Amino acid sequence: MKMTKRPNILLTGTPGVGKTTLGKELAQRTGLTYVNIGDLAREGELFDGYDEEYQCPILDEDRVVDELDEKMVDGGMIIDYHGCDLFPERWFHIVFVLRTDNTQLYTRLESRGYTGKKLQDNVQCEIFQTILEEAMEAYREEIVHQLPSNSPEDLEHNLEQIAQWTEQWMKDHN
Ligand code: DAT
Repeated sequence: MKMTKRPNILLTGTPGVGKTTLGKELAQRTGLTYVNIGDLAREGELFDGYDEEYQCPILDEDRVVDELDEKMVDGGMIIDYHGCDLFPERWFHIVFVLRTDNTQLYTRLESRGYTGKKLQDNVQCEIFQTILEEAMEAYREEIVHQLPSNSPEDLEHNLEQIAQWTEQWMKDHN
């Protein structure tokens, strides 16, 4: 039996830029499977130690990769994480780095309950384009795309674009 080939999509960017919102809706629209790496790690307790400075558990990257590899080889996955250089390059057919204006990101993270250093560091991460640079180093530049994520209109446009890209990819590969 031959399976329909489906692409793997990485949604990355600073916390608060809208990866989860986009990823879940995209999964509904395309039928691809959405995976939030934070949730996956919590469910499987895929942690290795605790970061005292940021007061959060440290991801066990090797176990996360092992846990997902089989599914990624099959294809049709949407992965959501605020980092991107822990995954094997071969996993992804396209990488989207979501971007949000600093003031708006600040407001979003504040209403998420972030304060002090955690809030400052995350907004700075966006200002310095840290995740974009990480993505450019970890993946071929041709597959890395920035997406503005400031408004409901941006969200709709991004959904539209990625759904279209997915459809075309499947036509080309099946
Ligand atoms: P992430 O998964 O990147 O941490 P999220 O999807 O949880 O981000 O979104 C953070 C907050 O921002 C949440 O309250 C929803 C809102 N949001 C997401 N995308 C948006 C957009 N395009 N326009 C306005 N608000 C958005």
